[in-house]
Amino acid sequence: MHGMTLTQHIRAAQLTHPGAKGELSSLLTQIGVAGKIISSKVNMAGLVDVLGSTGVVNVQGEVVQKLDEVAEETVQDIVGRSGHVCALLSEERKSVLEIPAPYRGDYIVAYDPLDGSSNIDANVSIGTIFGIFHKKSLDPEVTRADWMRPGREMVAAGYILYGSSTVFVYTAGDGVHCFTLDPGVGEYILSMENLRLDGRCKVLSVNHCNGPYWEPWVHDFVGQILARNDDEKRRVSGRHIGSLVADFHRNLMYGGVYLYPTDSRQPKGKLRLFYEANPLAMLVEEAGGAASDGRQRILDVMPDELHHRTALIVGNKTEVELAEACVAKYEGKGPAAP
Ligand code: AHM
Ligand code: MG
Repeated sequence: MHGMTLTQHIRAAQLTHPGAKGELSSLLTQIGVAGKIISSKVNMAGLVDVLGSTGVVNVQGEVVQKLDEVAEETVQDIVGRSGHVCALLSEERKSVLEIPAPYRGDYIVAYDPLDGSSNIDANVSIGTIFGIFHKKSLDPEVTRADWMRPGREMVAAGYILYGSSTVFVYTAGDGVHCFTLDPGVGEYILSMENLRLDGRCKVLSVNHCNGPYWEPWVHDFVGQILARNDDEKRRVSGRHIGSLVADFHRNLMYGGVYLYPTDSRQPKGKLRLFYEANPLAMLVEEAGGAASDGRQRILDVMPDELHHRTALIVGNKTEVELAEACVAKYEGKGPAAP
């Protein structure tokens, strides 16, 4: 028998929610379509003129790669015209993009169209990350209150990873499910259902070269993880791609913790709450893990701007809690870290 398709899976989940109109299901499917288009462009990157930079610097102060632009346009075209969204929040756009009639729907999608774009030219895994809110106000316009909300109010989140194969991973609050794109038929087929992250932490992912800029708690935390390795056994290994979405996916598969703390160069953190931290936080919690900024749960962080940046520690619960204990120790607030 052939495996279950993404559309079938989403539809089956929808049937467990009496009263659901199928809008969210259809939106998730359209995000999958955008992912297929981006995937095919990524695969062709060396053959057509999409490698390299556009020469433009975006709202984040980062150089826009040509594929960043392709991915942004694809999400706008496919998801923006799906008929299910009233606003798009993108890492690549300065402001909220309101969707006009007749395409307007009830959802708001926040996304990083192509995470890890500094890796594009080296053929390293990159991905699209998304989080979905239901419009809050009854106001016909999209108001600030509709999107300036903590991540715990998201109804679904996920990513499409363009790696050795293309995978679509999502949660709509009923577990985390992974689908692999079969390029021969152009369908995502279920490869793993109800992913769990409650085993042992085997991987530490951090950019060690930021060490000189770290706060003391980070050295303490990393030191405690490294101290698990002794003459007898290497229990933890270091893996850091520099594509958050790929680092996250690997850690979800094997068990691990990823961190990008605030540091003296980036006192507010590097990663963005809406497009990176929140969606991965929803996924990891659904899988039994945790995500924190060191002081609070990522999903409880109240944003103060569209491009709100945050520290992120995400992965196995025990390790995220250890990081929080290290932060508290150096702030003199809580008990000493074990
Ligand atoms: P991007 O969205 O522009 O790609 O930036 C986010 C990326 C993450 O994917 C990655 O983990 C991090 O930035 C790497 O940053 P650094 O090169 O400072 O280690
Ligand atoms: Mg990113």
